[in-house]
Amino acid sequence: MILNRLENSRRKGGQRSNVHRNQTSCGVRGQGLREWPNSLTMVPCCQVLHGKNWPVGFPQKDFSVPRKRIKIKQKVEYLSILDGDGHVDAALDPKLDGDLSLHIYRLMLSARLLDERCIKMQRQGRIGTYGPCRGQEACHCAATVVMKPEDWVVHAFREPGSFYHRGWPLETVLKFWGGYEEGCRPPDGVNDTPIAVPIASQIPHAMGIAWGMKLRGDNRAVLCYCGDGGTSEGDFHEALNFAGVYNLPVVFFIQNNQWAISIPREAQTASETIAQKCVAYGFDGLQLDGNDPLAVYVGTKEAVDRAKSDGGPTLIEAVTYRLGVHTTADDPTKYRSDEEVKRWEKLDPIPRFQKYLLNRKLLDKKLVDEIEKDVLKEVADAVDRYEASRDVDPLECFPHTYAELPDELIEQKEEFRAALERENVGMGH
Ligand SMILES: Cc1ncc(C[n+]2csc(CCOP(=O)(O)OP(=O)(O)O)c2C)c(N)n1
Ligand SMILES: [Mg+2]
Repeated sequence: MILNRLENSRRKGGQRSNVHRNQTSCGVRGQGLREWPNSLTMVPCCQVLHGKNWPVGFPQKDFSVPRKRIKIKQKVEYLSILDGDGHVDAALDPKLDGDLSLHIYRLMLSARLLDERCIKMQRQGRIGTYGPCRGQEACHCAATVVMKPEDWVVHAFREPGSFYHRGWPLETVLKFWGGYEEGCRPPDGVNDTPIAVPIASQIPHAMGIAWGMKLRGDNRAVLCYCGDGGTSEGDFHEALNFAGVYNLPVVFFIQNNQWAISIPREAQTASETIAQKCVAYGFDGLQLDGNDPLAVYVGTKEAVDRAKSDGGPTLIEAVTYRLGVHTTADDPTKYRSDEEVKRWEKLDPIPRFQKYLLNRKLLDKKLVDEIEKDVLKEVADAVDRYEASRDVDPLECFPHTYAELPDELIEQKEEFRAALERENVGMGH
């Protein structure tokens, strides 16, 4: 339309002689062409649309408008307490009591040993695809322990130690990866959501739970896990936006393990840190060493305490590394170098924390061996219980999502039942 008018004005004798250099022209409904200086591109529409002669009150003299750096009130900090060799910054050391320190150590070891066992079981066809957490144990183990039973933990899919701490039997976690519906069911009274493989789908749920808590006036908080790749999903941004606007008691905990399958962190976002994305949503962020259980604990505790005192959400970016495969269906040698993996192996959270606990004399060599033996037995017992309970009715895959089955699922169920009968497969086979 603007171009047409320009064209018409040219045809009418039409040089744009009255349009000076460095000026632009603009057509406005019913008013033909107007000219205004480049410096004023935003004109109150009401003036032109109401047919007043623009520019009304347009200053004749030069004037200046502010151009300044906007001060952002949100904070984005970095936190690390243990160095790569397990030495502690004494000023930052939270000096957790012995029981809690050993509990975190034991959880990390449980996650690691369960992981190792699951990979073997997948290779033997005893469970389905498995997503290991090797290298990332400090993130979820040291964060989840901050949460009280009345709080909620909203999971992604690389947090086996978190389930363990919250009271899920280990065989339930195995059932998830074995493809059994019961693997999605939290034990009664446990305020957790199950493993969520659809990336970032759990984040709006976490925000919604926190919103409910706020409306009820509960003094509770939500901890929500997500990966670096998940931060590119719309769900992430929508949930953070709501959480900021309603000042909700939720901590978004991003496990930045440097990869989203084969997409490296640099290709995921142009932001220098993931933590700084909090600024857009109006709350604070913290980047921390995700291979340092002390930093994870302290950062999460501060965020949860703030959430519970109406201080609103926090975005935590835990910088870590997935030492293993993305899942058992992946071959990471196709997209990353051995050198990179070796560099991160030196920052493995378990030996680092072990060294710290040995220095604090909370651990000794004998206890290290005892804990390992104990955990191995727990994992083996869980595997036995899982395998003993595998004879379930295949039709059990139907009743878990809807309170009442919709017609098309009833149809599918009957079709499946008929197929099982034809094949002579059923309960206990
Ligand atoms: C909505 C959705 N899109 C794609 C996938 C396939 N997928 C599974 S894991 C994954 C990468 C996730 O990366 P990240 O969030 O960094 O978590 P990580 O696997 O590194 O723990 C993708 C794309 C999925 N599960 N869900
Ligand atoms: Mg990732």
